Formats: sequence, structure tokens, C-alpha cells
Amino acid sequence: MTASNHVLSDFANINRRLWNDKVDYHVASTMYDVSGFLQGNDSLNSIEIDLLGNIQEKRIIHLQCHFGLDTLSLARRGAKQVIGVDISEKAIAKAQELATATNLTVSTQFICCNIYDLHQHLSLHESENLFDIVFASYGTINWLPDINQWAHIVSSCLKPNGIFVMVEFHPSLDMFNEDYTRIENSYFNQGPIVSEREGTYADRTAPIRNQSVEWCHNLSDVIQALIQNGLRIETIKEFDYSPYDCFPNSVKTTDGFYQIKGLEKKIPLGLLDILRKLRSTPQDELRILLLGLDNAGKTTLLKVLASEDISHITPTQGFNIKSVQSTGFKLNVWDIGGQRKIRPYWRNYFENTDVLIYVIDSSDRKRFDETNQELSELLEEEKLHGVPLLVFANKQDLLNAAKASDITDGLSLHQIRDRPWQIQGCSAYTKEGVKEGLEWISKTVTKNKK
Ligand SMILES: Nc1nc2c(ncn2[C@@H]2O[C@H](COP(=O)(O)OP(=O)(O)OP(=O)(O)O)[C@@H](O)[C@H]2O)c(=O)[nH]1
Ligand SMILES: [Mg+2]
Repeated sequence: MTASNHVLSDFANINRRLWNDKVDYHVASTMYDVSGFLQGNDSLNSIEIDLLGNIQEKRIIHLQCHFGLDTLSLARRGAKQVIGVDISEKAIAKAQELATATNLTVSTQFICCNIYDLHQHLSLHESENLFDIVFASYGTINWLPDINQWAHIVSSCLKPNGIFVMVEFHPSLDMFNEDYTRIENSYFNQGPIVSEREGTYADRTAPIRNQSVEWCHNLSDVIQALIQNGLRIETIKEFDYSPYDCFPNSVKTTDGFYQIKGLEKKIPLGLLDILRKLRSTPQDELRILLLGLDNAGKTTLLKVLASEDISHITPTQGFNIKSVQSTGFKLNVWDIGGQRKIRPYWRNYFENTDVLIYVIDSSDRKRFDETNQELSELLEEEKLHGVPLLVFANKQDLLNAAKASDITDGLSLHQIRDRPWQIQGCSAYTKEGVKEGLEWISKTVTKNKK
């Protein structure tokens, strides 16, 4: 494993440690002003308050909420329910403590997880669980490796017509060195930026030293990812100031905002936008669910579909999503981890599936019964009723692979009457059969949609 692969696979742990260490110092800092908050001050800035508009009776999810001051402020402003999500268990414990201290436990809930695993914690498959507003504020996307996957999550949390409100530091800031005297990183995402720093932005003298793993996502990548996930921009604005004094050499503006000394009014510091989720996915987009036992080759096939390198693939702990252009359709493919402990979460992804692709390791004869059992249970699921099924009998390149026809008999596929189905022998390694599988999907769905 290369150094960067190591960082990628461990980024969540590295950053969780960092955010856990920051909590006590942030809670005690003047920047966060927890005592003011407890006395009734709003932690939200006028920028986001104006953007959010009337939030009475709204369901809101606040992604990467740190220790929840803004989450609780949203509840105080009359939201019906606000869920804060953060990777740091120490931050979430503090948020819960503050919810109790402010009597906001009924209208708020906090979830501790990496937001890429959010679907394992919320049952978003039921429409009443979706949100009116997804909210993200200051210092969020730079902690995320995959902006497309993030955009999928944002979109999948929203009701049709719901809004995503994001206020962020401008991504161009990620280019600079720590004291903003030099451009150090590319504006464009070139992989993880690993650094080690002392103190924290809200208390530069805090006796902590931590490694961090961040990414620079340029503006068009962020917006494009959201658009591709069915959101439409309503407002976008860049600011030459920040509401927070989190830069080492800042100057205060007459309005009480902050700019970087020497660069006043020259560079964008803040960014805000509102995007609205379109009512439905366009006719020419398909939601494809890729399921199967662990080690079947789902992620490898997904990467083959997206023409990506398949030499470094690790077992999927949550899920991967990619959009792939196929004949006549854009396929939004959801690849969910197949390990036994993850399988109970498969059902969180059933809603609105257009095609189910079930992947089998054709050489893993010892687990044919197990895979048969899982597939039979999927075919019984009400939410997948009538959904066309493509079985990929993968790993045909291996000598001991069972033929697709033998697997058809083993799985009793001929008894399926309630949906179109197809089995396709394939190999993610040699790419044989993959194209044929996709062609079947296009043909079948086109026929169904007529
Ligand atoms: N020989 C051969 N090996 C393959 C093929 N496709 C995938 N593999 C290998 O099978 C292993 C598992 O592949 P993954 O794509 O991670 O399997 P998965 O279904 O995503 O597994 P989980 O994420 O745990 O659910 C990896 O070592 C792949 O290199 C194939 O067509 N032929
Ligand atoms: Mg996988």
C-alpha cells in the first residue's frame, strides 16, 4: 500500500482524532462563546440566517456539525427537528450535553458517524424521513475525499423541492500555506493534503499537535457534483471576508468581519449557495443497485464501468456511488458493501431502484447456498418488487468458475416470473461480458418505460 493509500484508508481515523482533541479547547474558546450561547445567543451568523429564511416546522439535517452549536441554534429558531452529524464522538457527546442544558433534546438528535456512512444510521428510504433542508457550514468539504459521493448524500437526504444551504470558506483558501503568504497546493484536487499542526484555529496556544488529511475541491467540482445529483442552483455568492477570525494574520473590517492582512478585498474568503432539489430524477437517468456477497467483485465492476484503475480495491465498509454514461442512459450506480455485518443496511438503499445488479463470485462454490439465500430474500422485498434483475456471474477468468448456465439452475432463476431477469457471465478483470450486461439493462429499461 502506498503512503497516500494508507492515508486515504485511514483518513477518517486521523481526522476523528484531530476533531476529538479540538473539542475541549473550542468549548473554552472565545470564538465559540459557549457561555453566551447558554445564555441565549445565536451561534449562527447573519449570512446563513438570511439564507435559511423561515425554518419554522422544517426538518433539517446539519452535516459535519462539530459540537452542535449551530444545530441547536437552528432548533432554537423553531425548526421542527434538527439532526446534527459529526465524526467526532467527543463533539457529539458535548452536543448532547448542550442539548440537555438548553432543553432542546426533543427537537434535536445527534449522530456520530463519518457522513459517508450516514445511510447506515438513517432510514432515508421512507419519504417521511427526508429533510426540508440540508445545512453545512464552514469547514466541511475540505475534510472529504470524494465530492461526488458527498453530493449524492446531500441529494438523497432531501425531499423533492427541499433545499441545500451551504456556507463555506472559499475553496481557494486551501491553496495557501498556513499564514497565507504563499500558494502551496493546487486549486484543483490532486489527492490528500496531509499536514501536522500545533494548536487549533480557535485557540492557537492549545497544547495539541495533530495530523490532518484534507482535500481541495475547486468550486466547479463542488457545484457540478451537486447539479449531477439533481440539484439546481438558486443562489451563489462569494465574499471577500469571513465571519470568523480563524486566520493567523487577520484584520477586522468595520462591519466586524475578518480579512487576511495584505490580501484585503483581493481574494474570496467565503462562499454561500442554495441549491434546490429537482422534483424527480430525469427520465434518462437510472438508479442501479449493485449487491452481492463480500468479495464478489462489485466494487471492481463499478470501477470497470467508470473506466478506473482496479489495482487497489479494498472491501467496502459503507458504499460507493458513481455515475456512468451508457447507451441512452446515465446510470447512477450504488455499490454497497457485502460483508455480513453490512447486509442489514442494504434495505436502506432499495427506494427508487430501477435495476438490481446482483454479483456472484462464480468460483466461490462454497458460498453458492449463501448467495442464493441472500438473492431470494432480495426478490421478496416489497420495495424491489418488479425491479429488473441482472445477475453478473463474475470472475469467469478463473479456471474453477461455474458457468452462467450452471448458476442459473443453482439459483432457480427460471422460476422468476415477476420481473425481467438476465444472467451474464463476466469478468471484471478481462472485461468480458460487462458491456453485454449494460446493453441488456438499456434494452430492458427502454422497453419498460415505453
Ligand atoms: N479473478 C478475478 N478476481 C476478481 C474479479 N473481480 C474482482 N476480483 C477480485 O475479487 C476481490 C474482491 O473484489 P471487490 O470488488 O472488492 O468485491 P466486493 O464485492 O466489492 O466486496 P465487498 O466490498 O466486501 O462487498 C478483489 O481481490 C478483486 O481483485 C474478476 O473478474 N476476476
Ligand atoms: Mg466493495
